[in-house]
Amino acid sequence: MAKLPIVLAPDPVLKAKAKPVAAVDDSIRRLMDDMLETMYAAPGIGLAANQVGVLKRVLVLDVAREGDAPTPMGMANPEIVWASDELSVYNEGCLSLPEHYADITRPKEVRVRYLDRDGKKQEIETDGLLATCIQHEIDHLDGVLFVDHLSALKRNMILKKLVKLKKQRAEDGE
Ligand code: GNR
Ligand code: NI
Repeated sequence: MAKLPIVLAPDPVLKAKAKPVAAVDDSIRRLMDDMLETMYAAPGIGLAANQVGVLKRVLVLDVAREGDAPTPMGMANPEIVWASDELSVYNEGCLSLPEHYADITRPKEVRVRYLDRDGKKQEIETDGLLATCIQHEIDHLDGVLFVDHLSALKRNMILKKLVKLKKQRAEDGE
């Protein structure tokens, strides 16, 4: 496995729509494994392929609490086939928007269809943090960031700070 660099906003790859995978083959499994290693090291509870610069509809998740046994999940071509009318608010963060958090409203429960690490069709219905995280990751695959759910004022404030952070990191790296 390999840890991959995480792309920070603003970046065109985070605004792009990822393409479906034709099949879950060894290269997609390797991508899922590398993304899991990257996510655990960050640490984070989810990661979408756009965030490591790959425009394929692949995401990984693990919402297990610290101290509990890990529950790594890999999904290819995930699709929300049903969402509840009931909404929930969660204070979201994103590895591509470090040190910024905001309350985001989304459907409380979702039913998701996807291909698992073995290429097997799966469908799960879930709520709570897992439902929030799956929606956050599928947004990434569609080129959408959590700040896109905020007002332009709040979004631009966060993005301006990130431009500064990226400049700083580029200078530090020189
Ligand atoms: O690690 C993460 N935490 C998180 C918290 C609330 C809602 C969504 C997330 S996902 C985020 C990792 C990430 O950026 N995934 O794309
Ligand atoms: Ni994110």
